[in-house]
Amino acid sequence: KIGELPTGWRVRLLCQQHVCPLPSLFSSHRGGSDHGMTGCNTIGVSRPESAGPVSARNVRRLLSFQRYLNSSQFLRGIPASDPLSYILDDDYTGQAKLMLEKVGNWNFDIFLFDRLTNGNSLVNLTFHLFNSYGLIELFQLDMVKLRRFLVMIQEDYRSQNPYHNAVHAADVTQAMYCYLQEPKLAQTLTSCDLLLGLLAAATHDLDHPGVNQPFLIKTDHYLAALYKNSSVLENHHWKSAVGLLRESALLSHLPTEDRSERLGSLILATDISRQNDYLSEFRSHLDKEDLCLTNGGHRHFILQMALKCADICNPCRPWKLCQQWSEKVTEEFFHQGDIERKHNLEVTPLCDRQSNSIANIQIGFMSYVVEPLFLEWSRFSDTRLSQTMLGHLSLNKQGWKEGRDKPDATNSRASEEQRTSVAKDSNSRVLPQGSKGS
Ligand SMILES: *[C@@H]1O[C@H](CO)[C@@H](O)[C@H](O)[C@H]1NC(C)=O
Ligand SMILES: *[C@@H]1O[C@H](CO)[C@@H](O)[C@H](O)[C@H]1NC(C)=O
Ligand SMILES: CC(=O)N[C@H]1CO[C@H](CO)[C@@H](O)[C@@H]1O
Ligand SMILES: [Zn+2]
Repeated sequence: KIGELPTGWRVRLLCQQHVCPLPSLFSSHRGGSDHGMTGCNTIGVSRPESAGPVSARNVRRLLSFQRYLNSSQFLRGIPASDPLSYILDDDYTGQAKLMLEKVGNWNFDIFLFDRLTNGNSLVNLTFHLFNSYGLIELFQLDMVKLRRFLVMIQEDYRSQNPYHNAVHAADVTQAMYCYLQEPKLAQTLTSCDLLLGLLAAATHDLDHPGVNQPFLIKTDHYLAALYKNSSVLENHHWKSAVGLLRESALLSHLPTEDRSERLGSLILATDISRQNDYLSEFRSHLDKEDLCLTNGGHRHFILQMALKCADICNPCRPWKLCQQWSEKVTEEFFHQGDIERKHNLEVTPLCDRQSNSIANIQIGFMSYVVEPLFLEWSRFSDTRLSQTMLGHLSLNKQGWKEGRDKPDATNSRASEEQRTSVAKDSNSRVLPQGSKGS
């Protein structure tokens, strides 16, 4: 009986672990690596690396070069074997390029961009931003290493997560770019700041298991033990990012300085449970008007706040985007709740599809988390973008409130909206139908 086993076991049972018997070639592990959460599609709970001779991750690493070749073929627009798909690819490529010309737009539709790039939004967008900021030349980055690094990052997001996948990372990176372009930041940030800001955005949820920290703690996941129950996920994202940076040797020719620490401190700032600490520090700076962006520490703090905003900016996007993200994040939450119910764990209220709804979750999230943060951000950066974001936030909240007690009404209104906008969109005819779920 599963219910009688200690919790750690219960969860391990949920996950069919198949560690393939492999030649000794793979048996050496990277020291201090905390990877090894692969090979489990359901909830991403797995044994520590030391528990088996070979982690699925190492196998994936081996495949990554092939992945890179595949992906760079696409990026270079080399014809695929099917001549028809080549013609279509060419068309998408043109449209993706057009979209990148407006990458600083707050209306940027990352879902569309991801379809047009055949699921490579994170690689493509981040590469474009590095390039357009001149970071490649400035830091003398090897383009092959850079592409390879970005492909590894994209692949280490789990595409089976409805929300915490590479498209979310691409979306956060795009939002981060919008904030980096705000006058106060654009005028003061150094190239190092830009590099770290974009890197942190692209990697901030790396290898996210699709469940939250309390779940990892109550199921005795080894990551919870490794990081002593504190910012468990964020520490894992950071360490994973540092691992990939090392593996790709992208920055190995640059002085080390405090790069890893700064990257970590940016990623750790996305821990929502610590939001109040960051928010009160921000508020106190704004009250005292003592932020001085020639000061490196202050610039770093602003980057932290910018990344925090970028991470939770979904409700500040136009309704159509906001709504799609809400559906995805709710699906991920409810999936966790289903696992909890199935295995007699306490069901997290946020994740309980029997007692919670997408509208309720969104209204709460907007009121208690998003609004307070963006109000302070708009005090700091009182620009048109900030006004636009607050405008959408308020409209979207209203939207959820109106549909809250009538889920059917919300759904039909939404699909009606989607249908008309698709019909109006002349590009929609050539969208790759049924391509990777965005
Ligand atoms: C590379 O592409 C080929 C053909 O599309 C596919 O069969 C193969 O599985 C891909 N390899 C990887 C590692 O993605
Ligand atoms: C983490 O939390 C669990 C459950 O509350 C507890 O049993 C465990 O001792 C904690 N671990 C650490 C390192 O604090
Ligand atoms: C920088 C980069 O890789 N850009 C590519 C993004 O995708 C478009 C369309 O697929 C290509 O044309 C670009 O070269
Ligand atoms: Zn995130």
